[in-house]
Amino acid sequence: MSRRFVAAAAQLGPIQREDSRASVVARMLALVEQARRRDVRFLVFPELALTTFFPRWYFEREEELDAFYERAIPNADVAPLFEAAKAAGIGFHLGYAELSETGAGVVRHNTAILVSPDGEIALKYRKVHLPGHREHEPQFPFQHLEKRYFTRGDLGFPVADFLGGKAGILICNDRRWPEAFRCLGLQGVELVAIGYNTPQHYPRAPEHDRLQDFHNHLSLQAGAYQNGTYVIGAAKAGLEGGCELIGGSCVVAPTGELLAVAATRGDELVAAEIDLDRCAEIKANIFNFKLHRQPQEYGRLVEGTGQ
Ligand code: ING
Repeated sequence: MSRRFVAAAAQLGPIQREDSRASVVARMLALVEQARRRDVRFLVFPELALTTFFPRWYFEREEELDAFYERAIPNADVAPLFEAAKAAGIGFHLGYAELSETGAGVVRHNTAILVSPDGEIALKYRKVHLPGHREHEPQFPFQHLEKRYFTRGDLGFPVADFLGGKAGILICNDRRWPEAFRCLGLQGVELVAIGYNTPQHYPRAPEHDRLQDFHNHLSLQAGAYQNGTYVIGAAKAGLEGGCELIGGSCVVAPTGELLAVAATRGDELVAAEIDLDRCAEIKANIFNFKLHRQPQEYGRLVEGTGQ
């Protein structure tokens, strides 16, 4: 069976704090329709795709914070998206803020799922690398309170059978950590979906603002090449809540080549034909793990966090 199909990032432009989920889903439906017309089989929406990137603000009251989370997925707000994708035979990735009521109380995760063309959830992942800080830092122009608003993911780095291949998920900051990509690579991953919300301005190192777009593609391309996998990166982009977010959504080949890149920082479909069989060019040769990896020499990688 051919494993060639069109895959795409569904980049979203800014979502403002007052934008309803219904207004966002309407924009997502327009991208699903564009994808359908271009025979897309797999569509990647960004991290936390249903709301503004709320970790940029400090919330005192939990009720205010909890308004940004989903208590169940699918739900009434996203049902039109699930229905339209299923009707179009499109599998998709969706990032959202997940709130779970457990015996031990409320747990909040930065979560993403893969939904197969028949509408079933094929994979769920909870973000492991939570960047930013835990306490309010009012001296900065905006916050990055993921360490405060989310618990570290507890599902590991899973890979599932999906669209005839093996698929995995990373979320935003995860993409900067080669260990995360390698955990997927060691499971034979051929397709990694990565949503991200990345500010252009990094208050602790403003001299790197000019490098945010470069570091984004550097991370995605390295992860693809070093693990012989396709990578689809989907940005939430543009001026959102007074904070400029990078775009650069893209489809990356297992060779590390950029097959398609976003041209705007708005809602944009970034599509390319992929062929999962091409992963073998890398996996059977330069990154043939069985032949070349030396795990007995890598103990330091899991001895501690490092300085
Ligand atoms: N965002 C950012 C990311 O890793 C960040 C955090 C911002 C890192 C700016 C470096 C510079 O792309 C999320 N949501 O992880």
